Amino acid sequence: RVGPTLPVLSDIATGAVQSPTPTVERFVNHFLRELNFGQGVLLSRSTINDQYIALAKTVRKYMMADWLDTGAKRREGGTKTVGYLSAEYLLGRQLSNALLATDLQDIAADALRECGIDIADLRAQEIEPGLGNGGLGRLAACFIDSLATMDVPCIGYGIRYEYGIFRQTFEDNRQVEVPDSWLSLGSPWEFPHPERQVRVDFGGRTEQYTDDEGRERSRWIPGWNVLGIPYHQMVPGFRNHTVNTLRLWSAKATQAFDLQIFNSGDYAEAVRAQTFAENISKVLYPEDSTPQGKELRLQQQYFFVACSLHDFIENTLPQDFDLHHLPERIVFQLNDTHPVIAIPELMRILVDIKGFDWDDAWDITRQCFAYTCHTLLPEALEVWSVELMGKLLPRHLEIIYRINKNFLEEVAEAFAGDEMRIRRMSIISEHPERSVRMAYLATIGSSKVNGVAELHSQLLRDKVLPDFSGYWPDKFTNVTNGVTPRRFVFLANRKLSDLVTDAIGDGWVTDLEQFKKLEPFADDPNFRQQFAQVKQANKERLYNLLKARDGLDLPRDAMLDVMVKRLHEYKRQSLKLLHIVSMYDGIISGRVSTESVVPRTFVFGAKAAPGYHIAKETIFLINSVAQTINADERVKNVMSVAFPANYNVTLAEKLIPAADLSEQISLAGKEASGTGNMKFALNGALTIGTDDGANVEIRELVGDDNFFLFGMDEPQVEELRAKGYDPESYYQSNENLRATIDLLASGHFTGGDRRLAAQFVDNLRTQDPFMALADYQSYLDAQARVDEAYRDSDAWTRMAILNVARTGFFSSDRSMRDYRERIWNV
Ligand code: GPU
Repeated sequence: RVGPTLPVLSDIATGAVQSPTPTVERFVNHFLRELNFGQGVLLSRSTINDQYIALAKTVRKYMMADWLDTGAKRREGGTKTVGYLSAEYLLGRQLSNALLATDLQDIAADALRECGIDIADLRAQEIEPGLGNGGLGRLAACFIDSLATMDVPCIGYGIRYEYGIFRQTFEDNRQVEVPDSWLSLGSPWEFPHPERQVRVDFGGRTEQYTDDEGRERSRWIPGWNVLGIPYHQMVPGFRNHTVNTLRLWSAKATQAFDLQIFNSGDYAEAVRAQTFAENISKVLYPEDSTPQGKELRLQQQYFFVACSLHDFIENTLPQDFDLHHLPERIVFQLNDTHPVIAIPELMRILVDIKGFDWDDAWDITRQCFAYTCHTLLPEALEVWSVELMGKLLPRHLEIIYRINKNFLEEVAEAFAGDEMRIRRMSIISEHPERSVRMAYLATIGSSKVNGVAELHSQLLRDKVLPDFSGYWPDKFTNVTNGVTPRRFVFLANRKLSDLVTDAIGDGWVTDLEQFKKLEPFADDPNFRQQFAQVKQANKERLYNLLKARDGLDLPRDAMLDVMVKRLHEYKRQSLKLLHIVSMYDGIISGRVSTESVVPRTFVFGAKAAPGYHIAKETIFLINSVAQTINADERVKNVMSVAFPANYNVTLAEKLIPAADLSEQISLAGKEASGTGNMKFALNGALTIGTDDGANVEIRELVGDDNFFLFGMDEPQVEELRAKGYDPESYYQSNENLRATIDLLASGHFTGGDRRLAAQFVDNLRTQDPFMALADYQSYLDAQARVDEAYRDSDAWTRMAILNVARTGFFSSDRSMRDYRERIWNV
């Protein structure tokens, strides 16, 4: 099936792939060849899209030899691989990243100029693959970038959604979701391999039988199946000739799609059956941190996990590999609970298919998995009803029951039949319906469990999984998140990169702790001036983009205050909105003069899950406030609010380098880590933030003087909650807060219609589940300190430089080192 066995080198055609030193001339040649013989068009007749595709295919050719070599090296080396299992990869645009990794940026730009093309137009043509919701998906993308750059063997496994995260538009200030057809203009970065299809079974029933050796066994008689087609993408390391693989699975109907209900023999029904199968990889679920227990979602999870395990065991390991040694060759990292069904799936493969004893299989399985938890919100912990699991994956449910039974016997023995504890620790919960707690299954079936920032890992141990961390203290560890400096500094902030490289050399790109060497430059007035100029240039670039993209006219010289992340109550965009309305109210009521305020531009970027009602109301109100404020002559030149639609990775790359102030204002104890916070600090924005997630570590590193802390800490939140939280009391006792909320409620921002703000206001006054009102005064006080600091622009710049210099820790390369040392042993 795989072709003749040849020595590796003769596998590769000489000259054709392993290109000699790239030159502009050769690049032009390759590009035109792709255009003429790939796209089938003449340069003079080609569209921008033709040119973009031809360019992408040219660049990928330059990575091809390295990709083949890396694959061959991995197969020969017999080393341990990281199988990163993630339902989401929020990759961002690929072209710029590939040009950067291969160091072809200048050559490509020159070559295209010779063809009369501006490469910027082609970069802009790419639709980013939005195969993720937010932080979790972007983290996976950063991690695979770092692993390639560090030459760690890794296969990223996931789903090739036909539609990624929706495109957000606004109509009458309300969010409207448009399908994201990212594949519609072609997808030059992926390599489909239909011949490597994998069959995945679903449904049916199990059957008990006695095997040849007289052992009682169970077998799965599935009800229907689909095919998984792998699509491969290159994951290039930064200029190190390593190219790893991202393998995304697409669902296809089997030829004889034997689902009984569809088996009516009529053609229209047969086509419907196809659609049914192919639905599995059709669309990314747009809920971030609040999974819905939808059947299709469980199908997606099992689908990609079954394909991936099969792929690794049957196609990646050498033939006849003794699976007793599996843990020496693979560690599957579970990116949250989404792929946790992999644990019973590996048990099924070992026990049912390979004939292993249960105990041997269990011993192997636990060594092969490690689990990362990304939340503390109880509503974000996935559970699947036993009924659904039994219907879709009856054999897996049996396996889960047996895992649970064995585990609870162990607990009963260790704790002398402590009934309450046994019930608490059971994988199966009984209320509100019998269901499978996936985080428990993950914890029991993994060798390590980690949180994503120090505070989060601590709370995970103490609050979410206390029984488990007490039972297995060594299983629990922390790996603080990180972000890739290639995309989020080098690519996104070319001007800062050049300035930094002039000062300290370019070693920082793969060793971000070298940013420390910038510290003395904070006291160099000349460097400060250049740093400030970079920031200003990034702002100009952003404002030009927002003008062209959204028709927004923003002043050039105001402080740029940015809050970009998914719209979620716990993240508290509402608190940011209260600050804006308070500032506005202060001015229009005459309490504050326009001369005395520090001019600010507020930018939001946020998508709300389509079914998340209060989040969508918040978007509506932010847009309404923006519209009113931007049109009000009384605050002209001192306040503007921008909410560009469709915040995504591409926009982040423009917004973050331009920001002065980074808003990280979640209620303490709710944001597991945050990664936007790291991107901003690394690009020289100062943070106003709570003691939450990785903010805690950012503040520790940059120092209290270079960070605007406000709000309750996690113990204080707990204390207030225990005492009984009453948001109305804050409304009653704080005059400014009352005026602000009253103004919001008055209809001032909603064309006089009070009803349109009522839900938002009532929610704050009566529920306020994330205590925005309790932190309001502290937040406004911190904002006043921000204003004060910003008035001294040179001192501000000094603080910004120190933020850059001291946050090199947050490189995802460091995260990957931590995973290697604490979790993977690769
Ligand atoms: N996160 Br659970 C998501 O983006 N989606 C999820 O479904 C869950 C968590 C985020 C956390 O909210 C954020 O704090 C963290 O930085 C990020 O995962 C990566 O760990």
